[in-house]
Amino acid sequence: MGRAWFTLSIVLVLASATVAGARSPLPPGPRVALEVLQPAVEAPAELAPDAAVRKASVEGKYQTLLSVIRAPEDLQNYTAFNDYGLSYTATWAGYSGLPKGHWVYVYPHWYIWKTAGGGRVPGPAAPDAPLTKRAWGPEQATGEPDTDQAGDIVTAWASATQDGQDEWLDLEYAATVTPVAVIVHETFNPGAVSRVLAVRADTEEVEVWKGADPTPVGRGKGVSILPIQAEVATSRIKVFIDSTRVPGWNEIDAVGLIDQMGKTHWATRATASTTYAAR
Ligand SMILES: [Ca+2]
Ligand SMILES: [Ca+2]
Repeated sequence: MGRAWFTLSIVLVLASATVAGARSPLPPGPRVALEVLQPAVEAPAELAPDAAVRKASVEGKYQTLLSVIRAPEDLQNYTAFNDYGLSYTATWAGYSGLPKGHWVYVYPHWYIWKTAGGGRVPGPAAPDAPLTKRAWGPEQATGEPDTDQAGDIVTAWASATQDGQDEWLDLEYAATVTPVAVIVHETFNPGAVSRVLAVRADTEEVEVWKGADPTPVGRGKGVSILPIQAEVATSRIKVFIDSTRVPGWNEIDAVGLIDQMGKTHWATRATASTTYAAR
């Protein structure tokens, strides 16, 4: 009995030593501890610059943007959005000489604002606010494809009329790439894409593809890959749609640029000749 008790005591002592030993390697400081204990936060998609600034203003709460710094690693400690408030920090994320101001994090940037005090702006959201995408608006052609079914579906861009005129989509991308192909997800009455222009940094427009849409007319939907022979560095393209030739709404869900490494870049901003969302 005595020996059993002694053995148990040893086991308990060893067990508590093990627990203490498991805790002790944690370095001090809450920031480091959080990194150790919390699972990594997955990086969300970056908003278009104008949408990000709008979000960072916290619905008009902050005014006069003083500085924007890039700090993707702060996602882990501040999450994708953080209204941090007033800070006097002059040095952060490798930047120095930062102004005093109100800090807001919208992944992957900090926005530093001069003044605070504005309230929630009354009234409806701006019509092109990407955070509230309009049904069939050109903004529905930004981002990754999100329309799985063929059909007249709100998550794709649709022109104002079915066949009233020929149409175009003007798409902007976060990065400048030299695309080897343009990929067009057509989700209703496909087959109408006829031409693609790329806008170079000097604003010159270059025709990079012209021809018959590889997705045949009559299909429910299709993914058209349009090869580009010319080497053009661009962050903006225009896709032309022969709407008058292909009956019905020729809806487009997403338009990507495939770069030389095979990576697809999705549009971050889009405008169009017309849109059903404006009706
Ligand atoms: Ca049409
Ligand atoms: Ca879409």
